[in-house]
Amino acid sequence: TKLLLATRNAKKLGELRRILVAEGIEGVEVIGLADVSEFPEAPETAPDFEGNALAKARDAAAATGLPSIADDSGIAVDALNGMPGVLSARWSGKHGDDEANLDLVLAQLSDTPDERMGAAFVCAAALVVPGGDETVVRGEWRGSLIRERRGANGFGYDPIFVPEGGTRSSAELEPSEKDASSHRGLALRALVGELRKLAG
Ligand code: ITT
Repeated sequence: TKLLLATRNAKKLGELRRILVAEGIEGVEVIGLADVSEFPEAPETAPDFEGNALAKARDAAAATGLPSIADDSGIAVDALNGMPGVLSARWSGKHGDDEANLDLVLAQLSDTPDERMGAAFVCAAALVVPGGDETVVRGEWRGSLIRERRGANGFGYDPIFVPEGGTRSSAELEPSEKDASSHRGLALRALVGELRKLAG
């Protein structure tokens, strides 16, 4: 059986693959969008992570006939009323410009005291099996933001996010450490039961 990871974000794809490999899903060949023909994708317009993840996974499954997983994720900042949230990838206006997105969030927090810098990474992961079930799960990872970037691992907002209970930014964690507690690790591990059925 093939399983399609439906994302255009190479770093996200790498993490999804890594988490699934660590779970040892047998009998499933994990492929990415680069391995299938192109298909039209609807814009991400849902107000919540779950809605966007489900829409992305449905598009991919309908176009390819393959069981497909999509991940919609982002960072919800307490002092910004949960923003950038579903807009995390394009907060500055330019999709995928991590540098500009981080700069804008930090500028918006310039008057926020250090003790009110709480935030959570959120990941909704949807699994759509053509002619079968749809499953949507959610993982959250709480922490707080710092004003200067630290670390070179990960992607996106990792350099300014310090997970609860730690002192290193999530860009300073080893990949396996990030996966063990991240929003994405939590969400994907919640799909493992469904994935084993696919291989079944
Ligand atoms: P696809 O929709 O093709 O999967 P995308 O990058 O547009 O790719 P999202 O809309 O889900 O995906 O945006 C996710 C953004 O949230 C991502 O660009 C990062 O800025 C941020 N983000 C998500 N997970 C993250 C993580 O583990 N570490 C740091 N930033 C993360």
